[in-house]
Amino acid sequence: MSYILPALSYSYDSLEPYLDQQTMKIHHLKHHQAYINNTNEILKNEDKAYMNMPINSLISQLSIIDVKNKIGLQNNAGGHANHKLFWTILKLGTTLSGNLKIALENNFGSIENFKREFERISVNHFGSGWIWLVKKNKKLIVVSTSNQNNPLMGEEISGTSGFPIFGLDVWEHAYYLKYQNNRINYIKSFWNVINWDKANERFEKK
Ligand code: MN3
Repeated sequence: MSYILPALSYSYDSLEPYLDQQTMKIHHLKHHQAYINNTNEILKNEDKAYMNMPINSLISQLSIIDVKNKIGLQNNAGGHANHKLFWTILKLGTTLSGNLKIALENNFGSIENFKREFERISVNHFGSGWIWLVKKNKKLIVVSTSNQNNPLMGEEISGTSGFPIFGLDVWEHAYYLKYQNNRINYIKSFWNVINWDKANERFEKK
């Protein structure tokens, strides 16, 4: 069994005007698909067991498994895992509530402080990568990772660890068509399309 592109539960234009249709379409059909194709290709030369693993299990074990092309898997299996999560945490018009809201207020002082911290780390992240809200030792922290690294890969590989509640893709392919060099405008627009219901669900299950 090889990995396949998960269908979106919404149309490419449903996050307009914050995430434009053209970007969403290319991002899903071309970029995400490429990470999947590359992962499948790499795994043809590895132990068959890895191809049947849920993608999050694969990336969680990356630092300890014996594979020939670890960097290739880090980049591409990471790319698949990150985008698979990303699509599910996007939705227009949800409201932050429940235990996640309380936990964010407790950890950051206020929701405004949390957003400011998330934006600060996003803008200061150099080059391609992801910005994450992570649950770690019952606390919430904001971290960034380079390239397609994911906190599930652990400290040794990603420089961080913990359970990602949600992540924001800050590769230029995620925003350049609409926002060009204005990464901050893209990041601020993210607050309009984050699926807080899904985020709260992920927070509560971990
Ligand atoms: Mn991307």
